[in-house]
Amino acid sequence: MLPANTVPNTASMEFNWLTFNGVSGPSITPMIVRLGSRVRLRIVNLGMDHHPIHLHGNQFVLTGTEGGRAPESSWYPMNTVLVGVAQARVVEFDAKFPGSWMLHCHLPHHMMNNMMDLLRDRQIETADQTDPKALSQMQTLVNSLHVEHIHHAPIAPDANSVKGFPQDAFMEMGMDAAVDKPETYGLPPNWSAGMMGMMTLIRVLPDQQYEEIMRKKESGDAAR
Ligand SMILES: [Cu+2]
Repeated sequence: MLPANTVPNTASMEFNWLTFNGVSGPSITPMIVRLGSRVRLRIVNLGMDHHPIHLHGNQFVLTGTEGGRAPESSWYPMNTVLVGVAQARVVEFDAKFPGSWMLHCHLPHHMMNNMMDLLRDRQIETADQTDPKALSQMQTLVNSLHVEHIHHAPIAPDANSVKGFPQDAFMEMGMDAAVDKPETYGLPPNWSAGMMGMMTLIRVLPDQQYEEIMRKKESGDAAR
């Protein structure tokens, strides 16, 4: 947190990087799901922090814990499941909605480094280079962090010409090529700039796209 602030800047670059399966986004391999299938996620917390794991675009039910399968009578819809230290949580959902949906920890502190600003409509889309929307989001962020500035502090029109701007707000650097794999095939250019930290994607794909990625996995083809 910045000095004299009580709210973490969830878009800032932060020292700690939290992981799924030992790696941070965008290196975490997206999960590929065929549209219409039933999905089961087993999330095990072997770390030292609790993590409320949140899935976009879908509701799931909690079907099990580290103690085993839960009776169906106990299932109820949710989209965030708290996975405490040493706990396991099994959730299931019907993949009815096509899209590349984010799966991430929802603790503000743990959302650091994930560059949420760049996401639109809760799906990964093209993360433009410092576009007007991103600038206005940064302005909102600045306003929220400096409560004495209740007016809308303007950002100079040439701010983007300042070397390193806007550090501590969002990152413009995608790493698509570095994390290229069959499971990332078809994501929009620079998708990786919006996928940092403890987050990944569940990609619910229609038959043709699903099978294309499966073919690439089997053949060992380059993703692009
Ligand atoms: Cu967390």
